[in-house]
Amino acid sequence: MQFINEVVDILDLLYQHGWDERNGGNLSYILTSEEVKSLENQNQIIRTFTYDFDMSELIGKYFVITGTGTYFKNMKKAPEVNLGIVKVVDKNNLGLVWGYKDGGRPTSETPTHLRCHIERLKKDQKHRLVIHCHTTNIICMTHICPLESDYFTEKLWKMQTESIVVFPEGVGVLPWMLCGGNEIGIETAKLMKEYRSVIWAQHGLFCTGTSLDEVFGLIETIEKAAEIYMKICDKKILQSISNDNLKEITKAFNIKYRNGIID
Ligand code: 2HA
Ligand code: ZN
Repeated sequence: MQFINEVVDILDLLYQHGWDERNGGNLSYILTSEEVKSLENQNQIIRTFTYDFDMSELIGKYFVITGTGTYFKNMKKAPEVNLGIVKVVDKNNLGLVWGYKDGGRPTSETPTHLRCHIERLKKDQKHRLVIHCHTTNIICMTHICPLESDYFTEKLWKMQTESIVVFPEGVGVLPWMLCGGNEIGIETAKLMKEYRSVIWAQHGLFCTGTSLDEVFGLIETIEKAAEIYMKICDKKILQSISNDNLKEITKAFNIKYRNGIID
């Protein structure tokens, strides 16, 4: 299955960048109707996974989801063990149609992922992907910066010219919260009403979008901006990108950006 190969390639790249150590990170990807048709046993449910929240809005959709406890480092060696394809069969149940060969189950962050999919699909019918990873420099910033979405957005925009082009809506920021639970999922999904990217303080990043390349590119760009920030934050700054420079970029590329930060 070509889409499985493409997912595995991205997971491997995330590992190689150092953003998904050990069992860190997770991914969920909505199959296109062509990809669903290509499944051999799309209606044969091998096992079911029950959740205590309402996923009615996703009924009938198929997802590739990384397995709980799996290592991105090992994805290439055994995709059928480390990944699963599940169908949302009713409002509380996912049905396994492929994968998790060693008895595994979807990532502990599945409720958060599904909540994010529900919100992003309301904004963009072409939305398909959620990736969570442990980007080093973004985590660093959450130790030394105020945990405010506008503050992070302004800093990241001003680190490099590309930032405002790639994430003109900015980034959402959550304070430290317990991962794997309902509360962090609800708060992340709330921010996803406005942002494609949400930072979890002292933990990492959630990014969403329409394709693997687009979401990987979003992660790379945000983390690159954070890397620049961490390299210069304690240096004497002689010049930087101004509010007027940012407005000039958005005008030249006809970009609608989040208001109220540089205006
Ligand atoms: O899957 O990254 O947030 C492991 C994690 C949990
Ligand atoms: Zn994590």
